[in-house]
Amino acid sequence: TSRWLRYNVQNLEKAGILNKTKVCENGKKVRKNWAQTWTVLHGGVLTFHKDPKSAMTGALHKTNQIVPEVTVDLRGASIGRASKDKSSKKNVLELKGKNGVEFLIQYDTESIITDWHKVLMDTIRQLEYL
Ligand code: I3S
Repeated sequence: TSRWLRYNVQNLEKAGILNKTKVCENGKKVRKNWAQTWTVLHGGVLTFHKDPKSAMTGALHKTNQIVPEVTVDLRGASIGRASKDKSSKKNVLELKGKNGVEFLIQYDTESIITDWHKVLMDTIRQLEYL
């Protein structure tokens, strides 16, 4: 409820290209479909966009807007390193949303994943106090 916390969440913003796949929807396991995605953290919501190239050129130029594919409300969500059995890839994060949705997020560069892990953890924590 404090303005200070609201201010802090608003400042936890980040964007970049990551590999992601959904693994659960409504608590039900779904088939993986790894894809590169333009990922944006803004205002406590994580948004995955379709193909980063088309999103950054076509859509952005024509409509001045990137069309989101999926949004995950980080309020009540959890983030952590995925265990080895979740994926054979390295540097994998597991993001669990409140409504039984679950994503794996991955990037070969360790520091990129470490940065996302930190900012997502900080955002989730800040949202607990709003
Ligand atoms: O957890 P899984 O089933 O081993 O995930 C792999 C599969 O989704 C595979 O595709 P098929 O559904 O066509 O078998 C993907 O190509 C792999 O990337 C998935 O495993 P990793 O370990 O990369 O998350």
